[in-house]
Amino acid sequence: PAPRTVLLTGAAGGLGTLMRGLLPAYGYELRLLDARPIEGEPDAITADLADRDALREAVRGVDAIVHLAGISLESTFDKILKANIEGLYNLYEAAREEGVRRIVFASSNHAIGYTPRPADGDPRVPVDTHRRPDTYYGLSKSFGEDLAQFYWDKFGQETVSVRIGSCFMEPTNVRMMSVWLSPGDGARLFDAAIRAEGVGHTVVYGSSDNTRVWWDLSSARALGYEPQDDSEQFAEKLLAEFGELDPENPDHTRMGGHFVTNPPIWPY
Ligand code: NAI
Ligand code: 15L
Repeated sequence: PAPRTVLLTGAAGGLGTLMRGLLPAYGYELRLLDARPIEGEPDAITADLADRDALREAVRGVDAIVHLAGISLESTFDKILKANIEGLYNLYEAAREEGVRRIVFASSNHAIGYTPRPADGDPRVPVDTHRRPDTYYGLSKSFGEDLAQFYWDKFGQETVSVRIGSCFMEPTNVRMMSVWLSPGDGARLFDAAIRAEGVGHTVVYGSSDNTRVWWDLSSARALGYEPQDDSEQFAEKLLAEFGELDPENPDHTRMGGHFVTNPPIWPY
């Protein structure tokens, strides 16, 4: 039977809020979880990824998990260890114990952030490129992809690791035109990642069909993802404001952009 009930972790966050709005149209019944309470969602589970009992209860009976919870920016190694590394392990253990077969893991482009930005005409970066995290945050996502592979090889636990670019309403700088994932395409991609059969552990890039895309989207398309959006609609405005990417500027020469040089810090 097609998956119906989905646990959405990190449901209070930016992406979680967008997906809470969009995924029900694909026929899913969402169970929500976050460390923070969610306004207007009295049934949401308020639990930290450190709470193994709460996770076990939260995953019980769902068909799939879309795992967005965690620290989404740079922080200290100790905080990242707790939320993104131990927290991820706790979630996978809960899923394994409760027999939830499919996890969609919100990895990040920052797992490969030190990779040089492809120049015009260079081939698109494949998913099997050597990982080069640009932050402790990116390092935790790199670990997450390894953990997902291990749980597939060892326990047959399936994951689609989505190396998300920038999923926001609009791109706000020139780099984001290459890595933008429109919210609508984000929902299409998560839906494909939940539904596709026989994924084992599959790594995909999460971006729209951007004219300036840096990444090879073929593994995402193989899941059935058909992106509909292109950031080029914002090019005129953004280029007038910022100009083209500067090959001398270290913020522009690596795919991770300013995470390489001056990452935004998680505020809590
Ligand atoms: P966000 O910071 O807005 O949301 C993350 C949510 O996780 C927050 O609501 C927070 O309360 C919750 N959380 C943090 N630690 C937790 C813990 N220990 N236990 C339970 N909940 C916890 O981040 P955003 O932008 O919504 O991103 C969601 C996920 O997608 C993150 O894993 C992020 O790394 C990943 N991602 C997002 C991108 C984007 O463009 N928004 C790009 C690449 C990756
Ligand atoms: C990420 O991994 C962050 O979670 C998100 O807030 C954005 O900064 C995104 O990468 C990006 O690269 O733009």
